[in-house]
Amino acid sequence: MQDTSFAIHPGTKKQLVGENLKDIGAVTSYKVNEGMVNFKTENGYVRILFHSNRTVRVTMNPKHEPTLTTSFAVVEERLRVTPIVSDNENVVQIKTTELIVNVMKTPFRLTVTDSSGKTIIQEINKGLAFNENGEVICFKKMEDNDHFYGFGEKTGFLDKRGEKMEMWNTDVYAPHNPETDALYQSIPFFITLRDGHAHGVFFDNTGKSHFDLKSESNTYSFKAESGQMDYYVFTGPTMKDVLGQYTQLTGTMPIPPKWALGYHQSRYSYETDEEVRQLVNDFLKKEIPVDAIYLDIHYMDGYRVFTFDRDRFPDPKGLIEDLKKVGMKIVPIVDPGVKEDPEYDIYQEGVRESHFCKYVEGNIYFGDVWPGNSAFPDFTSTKARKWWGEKHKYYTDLGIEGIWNDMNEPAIFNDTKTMDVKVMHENDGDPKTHRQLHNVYGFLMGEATYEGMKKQLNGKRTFLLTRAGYAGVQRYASVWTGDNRSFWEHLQLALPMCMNLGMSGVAFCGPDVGGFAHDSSGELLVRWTQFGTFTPYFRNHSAINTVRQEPWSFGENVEKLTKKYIEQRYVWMPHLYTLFREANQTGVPVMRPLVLEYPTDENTVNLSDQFMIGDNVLVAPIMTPTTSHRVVYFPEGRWINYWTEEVLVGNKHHLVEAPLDILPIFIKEGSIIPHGTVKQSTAIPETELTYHIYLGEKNAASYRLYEDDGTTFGYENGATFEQEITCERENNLISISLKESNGSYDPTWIKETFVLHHCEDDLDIIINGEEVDHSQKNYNKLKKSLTFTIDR
Ligand code: MIG
Repeated sequence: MQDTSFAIHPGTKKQLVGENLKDIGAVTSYKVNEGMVNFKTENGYVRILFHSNRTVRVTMNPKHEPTLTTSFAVVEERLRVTPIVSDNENVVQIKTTELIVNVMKTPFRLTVTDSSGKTIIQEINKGLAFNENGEVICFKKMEDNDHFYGFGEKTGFLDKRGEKMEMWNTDVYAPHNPETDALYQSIPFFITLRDGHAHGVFFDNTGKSHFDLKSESNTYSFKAESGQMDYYVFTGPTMKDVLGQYTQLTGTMPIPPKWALGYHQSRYSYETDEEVRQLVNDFLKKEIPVDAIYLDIHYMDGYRVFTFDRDRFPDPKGLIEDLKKVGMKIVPIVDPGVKEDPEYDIYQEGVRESHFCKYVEGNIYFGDVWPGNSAFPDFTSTKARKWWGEKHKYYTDLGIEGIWNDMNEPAIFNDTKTMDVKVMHENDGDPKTHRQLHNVYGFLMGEATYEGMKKQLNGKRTFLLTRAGYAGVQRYASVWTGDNRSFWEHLQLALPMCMNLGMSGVAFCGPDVGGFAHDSSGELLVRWTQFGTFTPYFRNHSAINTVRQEPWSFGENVEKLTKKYIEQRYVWMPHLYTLFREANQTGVPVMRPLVLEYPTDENTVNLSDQFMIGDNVLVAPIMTPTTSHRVVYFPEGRWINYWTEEVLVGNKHHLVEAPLDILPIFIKEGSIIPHGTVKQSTAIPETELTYHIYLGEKNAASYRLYEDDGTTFGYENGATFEQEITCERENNLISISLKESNGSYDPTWIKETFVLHHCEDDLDIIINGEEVDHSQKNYNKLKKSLTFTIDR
């Protein structure tokens, strides 16, 4: 009766904020030990330590000294920081060069300030507390002008101020709407923006947790149902710094194989060898670029993972080989549930070698999923992860290089939607219940899969797509946002969701393009594909029993327009790849909310319907039907319409035109953007690189291009190529200089083209000191652009 008025029956249990909470109380004593300060308070224990000069960790346990157990998320070693501790009766001060922690003693209240004295976090009326059910909570002051970003995969707008959020990995088939809270991913991390400065908090708890930025106007809180209070404060001071500090702690994304950045085509399911071959032929015949085809659950023999159904796919190896010849990869789905079938080797081995999740009494936990009654690997055990990883040899032997992990929340067909929380995970000898470790199950499946594939592939990069995850998931996988629907509202929803995933360390993410459930339409597919061109992960996927959603499914015009934008993905590849490298190095995402680049511009703080690619490209998709115009906000500076070359002055809203064939894209004046060429797939080497130079009224622009072989880990050992291009203007003279770094990778293109936008036809051009001959220059009067090409 939850969808009738009964749901709001006045007799339902009341839930008061802070009910039955016990404050941690006054400090009774403290000790300094190896750079840590251990407080004993009236009602518990608090330990403060510095992970680095800029990152402080606070742990609280009501019963005993907090344990510093190994975290699943944290990979960075703690630096030896020796803070200076001083005491002035009421306050204990703990100080490093970058931050100051003041602990008021009666009662225990904590304030963190940066070295300039600016307050980062502050506890006033309430601080650390707990209750007898084992809940731990902490409260912090919320300033009037605080804005909040991150929190992983959430519905709603960009700024999470005024929201309450729950972290509990959940398979939500329907609906995804503003009141849908817990989804597949739990990333208990956020960034606070306050007056243009930023700090971050990571609450490292793998059980169910809650964030409340709503109940009180000047206080926010976060709490967990189990485990101890354990959080890190990152001091910024910019949002990019916070992302750097957080991804240093939890790891950055490896550079994906280039094929993973191409266009991907999926369907639940392409069911047979012939169907896949037909699909591939359609792409080839229609010359629509594509890099990967997905095999959903129908490829398996009775949904047994690590098998192929030999009636539907008589020769998987041959199929994969043939696809590889035309530059395409196969990505099969792998779920965690292993069919209970004593004659099935994976099940047999899992039972005999004790890899499955069990109750404390020793009996295996079984849950109902696709294959029927199934057992679930206990990924908290290193031994089980290794076993699972090695099983992927089955796929790599067939020539497979990428895996798709689904249902790994874990999703189970029962009322709770997941595993019995009483299951006792082995956790390498430190057993904990599923209630305590739920949110890390999918993450650890990702670790097992990624590491296993990486090992089998012998130096080649692998690609993993995952539905569930936890903080740090970026080390192993790309994330798609699960079962959305073919609604315009879900296209709208995807923007802030992906931007906040990016602000949570997950740079490589995207929604199902076209919508998964429900029937898509041609118009929706065009608009969604336009958006997909710029989502870090770009896959068209749709559900069983819905209308077909391949680019040609809605007639010629839709085919032409989706093709145009899939091609654009390949044109923009050199720039996107450079941005993936940046994310790999700094944790700053590829797809960015405007607020990340313009944090002091009030118009950007909750701007949820447009985004940036890197720091100088603005994208404003159309997300409503029969719409040919929209309002776009432009931050300071001058912006150039990518299609029309029209100049738009910033700090202002403009009405822009966008008929069905147009995705509004704008380039900031003073930028250089590299372009590649249209090709059938990334398997075809780039032959020509084009630098588009938008000087406008600026006198200089520069860009640093990144490239490598796109397939191996050579980039970790210097097999890289970087080219710094600068362009300067003095009256009628344009000087371009190209400088290559000394990485050992030699790129494939043999020509470099330069397009000077918005310029006169009588310019003198010097490139690396040599004058470009008049005959080499090509002037387009209509576009007012000057083009010339040199050999590389
Ligand atoms: O609940 O494998 O989110 O992408 O096609 C259905 C079938 C299970 C859910 C995934 C979806 C996938 C589907 N899976």
